Amino acid sequence: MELWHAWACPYCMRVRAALAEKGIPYRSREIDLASKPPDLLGLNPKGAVPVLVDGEDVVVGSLAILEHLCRRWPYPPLFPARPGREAVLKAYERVDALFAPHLPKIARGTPEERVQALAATRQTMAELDAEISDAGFLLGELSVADLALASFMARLPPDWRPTQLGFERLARWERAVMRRPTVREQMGPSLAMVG
Ligand SMILES: N[C@@H](CCC(=O)N[C@@H](CS)C(=O)NCC(=O)O)C(=O)O
Repeated sequence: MELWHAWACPYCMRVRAALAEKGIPYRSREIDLASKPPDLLGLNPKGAVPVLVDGEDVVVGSLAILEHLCRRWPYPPLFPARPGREAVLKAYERVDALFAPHLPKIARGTPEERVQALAATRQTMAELDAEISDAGFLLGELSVADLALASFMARLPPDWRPTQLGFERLARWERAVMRRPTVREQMGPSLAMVG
């Protein structure tokens, strides 16, 4: 099995973390997004990563890959039976909808766009902080929704992380997720610095 990915891509981070959680061996095909190899374009003409090649199956996109992995390797579950697949999917898609529009602007936007995107992200974190449970993870047990949220947190500037912004419940969630070496190792040095 091969995973085509870029190290700093949040969609790739969550897939790598899922592979590590499940202990699935794979060949890493790390790419530079600025210079995409023709072999990748052969698998996905849009050139986006992550792409998983599992035998005859070519699976494109983080959610499709996570679902594929969880079908083939159910344990440990990342779509836990409680609260159930639909609730996990809903939380995963919500996390994407909340953060995905802002992250590229924080990374590459004009100074004005960056300020707006950071303000929107802060607002989103305040919402999550108010509703997050005491259980540790978003839905009680670790799920792909936690991996998605962690991958976006990993892309925030260090002084914009939940701990630094004083979001106590979200900071506790972040510590619970980052305690897992599987996640910490796949989501880069900035997230690994969380205490
Ligand atoms: N919805 C997709 C998004 C994947 C995505 O946007 N990947 C980015 C890297 S973070 C990419 O490959 N972009 C293509 C490019 O930069 O040309 C997923 O969940 O996998």
